[in-house]
Amino acid sequence: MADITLIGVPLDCGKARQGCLMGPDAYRVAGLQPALEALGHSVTDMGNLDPGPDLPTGGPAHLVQPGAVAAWTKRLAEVGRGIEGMPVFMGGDHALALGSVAGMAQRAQDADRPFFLLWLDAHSDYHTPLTTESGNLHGTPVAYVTGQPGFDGFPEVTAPVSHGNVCMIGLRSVDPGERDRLAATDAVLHDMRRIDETGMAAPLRAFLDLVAAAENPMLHVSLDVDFLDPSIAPAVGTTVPGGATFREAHLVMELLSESGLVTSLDLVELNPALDERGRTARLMVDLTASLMGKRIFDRPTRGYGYAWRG
Ligand code: 4U7
Ligand code: MN
Ligand code: MN
Ligand code: MN
Repeated sequence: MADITLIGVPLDCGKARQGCLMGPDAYRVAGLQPALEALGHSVTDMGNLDPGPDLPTGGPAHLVQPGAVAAWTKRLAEVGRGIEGMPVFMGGDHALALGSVAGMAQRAQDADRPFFLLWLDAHSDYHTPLTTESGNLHGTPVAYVTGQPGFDGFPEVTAPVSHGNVCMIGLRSVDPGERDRLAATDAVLHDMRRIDETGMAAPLRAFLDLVAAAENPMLHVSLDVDFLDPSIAPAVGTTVPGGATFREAHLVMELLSESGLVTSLDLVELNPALDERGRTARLMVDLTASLMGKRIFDRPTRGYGYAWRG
């Protein structure tokens, strides 16, 4: 059973449209803590973090609140690095991943463990302040944590994530300015076209094999609400049609759970102001429960390649 720390991150500065600051409380109202406790985990809610004053930053003038994002990045990286057990970062928009991932990668480096990143998102979030057209820094975390230049005034990335240790699933909105730079790396990229052909299981298992082959790995999962199809998850500002279905998303979580490899999690981009009677928040809670072991039947497992012997 895991020792889980829920970290409230009411960060809403990664884009112009407001609402994600209500995310942490929406997860609390939807019962995230009791759902995880019912599975036998020990869960502590450390409340909501405060980033403190903005940091002085540079970069193009159209960047949205870079000083606030930089302050959050510093705070989250410190908290993530220091946390024991499994942190769940309850966002907040995806700009929180600059700090959560940097912090967890630093914790891995401190412990001499290899670090892997699974990005579940419609978007690749591989812009830098120099390539983003929108100026929205929630579109930049993967570039930041892999050590790309252009983040003037942001904390130095002292434990950059290797592209070869990054896997993205769910892609269906990648800007030209991100695509070419990303395609030149050895990140593992699965767009929805590929998922249509293979389903979720095969590509995810291939990545989990890579993770499992490393010695004592850490795996951070960053789950953007827009990974999901808007028909099941309307509460997000950046909906893109053609996302993961209810069962595809649960299957991803179940395979991750069976792998036993996940060491930290982001829940990001939930905008409760756009939700319908709380159903997106509840779905995110259910998916987190699946990731943490919720099952219909207990199946005998052999790693994540379980065999049904019902
Ligand atoms: B999210 C976008 F232009 N690429 O840069 C941009 F399409 O965290 C979207 O994945 C970024 O939701 C989406 O603004 C960021 C856009
Ligand atoms: Mn995202
Ligand atoms: Mn997204
Ligand atoms: Mn978004």
